[in-house]
Amino acid sequence: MFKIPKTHPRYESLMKREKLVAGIEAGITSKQGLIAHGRGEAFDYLIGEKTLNSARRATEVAAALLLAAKKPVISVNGNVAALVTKEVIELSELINAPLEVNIFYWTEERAMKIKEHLGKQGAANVLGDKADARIPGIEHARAKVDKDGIYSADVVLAPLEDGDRCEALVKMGKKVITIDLNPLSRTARHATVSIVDDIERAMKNIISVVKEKKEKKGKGKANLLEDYDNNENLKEVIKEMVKRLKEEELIS
Ligand code: PTJ
Repeated sequence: MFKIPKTHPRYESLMKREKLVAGIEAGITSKQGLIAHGRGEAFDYLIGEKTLNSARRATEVAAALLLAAKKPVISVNGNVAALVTKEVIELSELINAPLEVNIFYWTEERAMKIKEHLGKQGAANVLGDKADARIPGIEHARAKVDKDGIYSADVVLAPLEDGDRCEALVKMGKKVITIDLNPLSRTARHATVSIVDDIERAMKNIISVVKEKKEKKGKGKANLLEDYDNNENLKEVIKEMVKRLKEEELIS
């Protein structure tokens, strides 16, 4: 990894790039993953590289959904595996959900490497190598899923997802939670709950809210989804973006 001094004002952001480059070198992340991350970075600038209130609200709902799920699954792609390995493993243990390797730019070799990487870091239950079912209506590789995993899940956490698969999963009757810095993306628009935040911050927040809710042992409202409208929340994201830019006198 390239050495970035901790004092660098953009240390955290630059370290994410290093993790992705290391992911490519390890055969885990696709080259296209760098382009996708760059798009994410641009939106992170607009939100001030901080978690917005609207993302906190979505996180509360997402955590409640994950805890109430009968069969939750966490979908892992090459960027997720490089950026938040420890966090996806911790969350999978907390909510008793398998991880499922599911990649867009599919090669058997990369899928196996992601699985091995998760296993080496301590993941006990990683699916994705069977891929014995298909999501209806999807022609690309992400349609291939495990029958016992994403295919039969009731709630899927699918960070950095693509729009058509997100839409297809929702059509199958699943609740889909996504993490995507782009509030305009098709994924963000189609998901049941969209957390518009950087994957590292979002995963840490989900973990901490899940822990809090588990400590309260079911006290508090379980079905926060009743009072939640994802499209309204996405409008709040844009409002918060604009408000921040005005406050910093970047726009008038
Ligand atoms: O490993 P693979 O083959 O499954 O490929 C993974 C990528 C991410 C390359 C693939 O799924 C892809 O091309 O995704 P998209 O369609 O470019 O969508 C990725 C979305 O994630 C975009 O809307 C980005 O804004 C967003 N994004 C990128 N980096 C981050 C992010 N959101 C949150 N945190 C990030 N760090």
